[in-house]
Amino acid sequence: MSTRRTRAVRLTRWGGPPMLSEVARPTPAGEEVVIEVEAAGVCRSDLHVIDAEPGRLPYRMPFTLGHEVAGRVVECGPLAVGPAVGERVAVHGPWGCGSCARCSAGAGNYCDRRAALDADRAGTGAGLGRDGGMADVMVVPSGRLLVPVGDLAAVQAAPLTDAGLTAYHAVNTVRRALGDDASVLVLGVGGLGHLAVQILRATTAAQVLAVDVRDEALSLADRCGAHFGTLLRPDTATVLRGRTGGAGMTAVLDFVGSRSSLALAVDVLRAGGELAVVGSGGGELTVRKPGALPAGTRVSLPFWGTSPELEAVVALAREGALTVEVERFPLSNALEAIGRLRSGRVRGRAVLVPD
Ligand code: FEH
Ligand code: ZN
Ligand code: ZN
Repeated sequence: MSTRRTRAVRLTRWGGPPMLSEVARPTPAGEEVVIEVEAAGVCRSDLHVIDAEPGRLPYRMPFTLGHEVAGRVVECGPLAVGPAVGERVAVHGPWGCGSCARCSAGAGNYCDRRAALDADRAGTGAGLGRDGGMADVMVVPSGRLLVPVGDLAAVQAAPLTDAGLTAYHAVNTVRRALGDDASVLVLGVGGLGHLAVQILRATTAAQVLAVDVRDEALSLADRCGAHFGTLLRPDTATVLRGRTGGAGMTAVLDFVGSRSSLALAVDVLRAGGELAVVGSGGGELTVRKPGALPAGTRVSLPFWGTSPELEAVVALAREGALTVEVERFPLSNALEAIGRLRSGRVRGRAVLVPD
């Protein structure tokens, strides 16, 4: 095992700043697996954790941030299963109880015991109350949470574990509606939306339309294969309906979740359509009959994704169907990366790499 320093970006108190600190090198016990981190993405949810008021999140202090991680297995506990030492892996970040029906199926994102785990402040997963991967090394509770990535670059693999997986799960949530005549609107073409465009193009025959408030996001949508993109304006609903012969959108993936994005979604949905609200932009939706939502609308709130879906996302990336726009930062500049994300000055996904 390398003698590389063991640094970690730690939260030590609510409302306090994250700190890059020296930490003891972990030793795996039981089923645990230690990985040397090769890349760790920085997510808007990290900002929500950093900014949380005391008591708002069921996490114990201190812990290491980072829930979007890829690396190499360097040590396994005596009961470890899964990838062996030396294998490069992506970490499935939503850690549940590990034994309920959902966790046993790889769906720790929907663990049946989440409420009990929160009551014990056991943490939601890597970097979410449990030590995560904004670090040189990281302990994963079980090899079942690791997905082999082969020769896929770590700076591509890490963002797939959260941004890519969340986008893929959102598409899967509405997939049943996506027949050959389908039109899907991707609302918000940022770290998740640009991957959703690629996933839709790679795995469906749907017409993919994109809306954002930034010209550069529409250019990114175009590069990712969107059939049409337009800025959010007062007439956007009319423009979008015009692209569907008036029928409207079979599905809307809202990666913003704001008042204006949800309002647009309601205005463009086809009867019997699907609305997946992924972004947590503070918007609200009234579900009432009769009401603004068209008859037959199904609304979902997809969260992160499952381990089998992570395997599928990694496979798409390895066959060249999925590429993440990445901006690299050395681990020693983690706080700068967090600051740049906070001020909206990151192109694509910010990813920390060891230095
Ligand atoms: C993680 C933890 C809590 C809320 C949201 C998230 C997402 O970043 C996971 O995709
Ligand atoms: Zn995240
Ligand atoms: Zn569980």
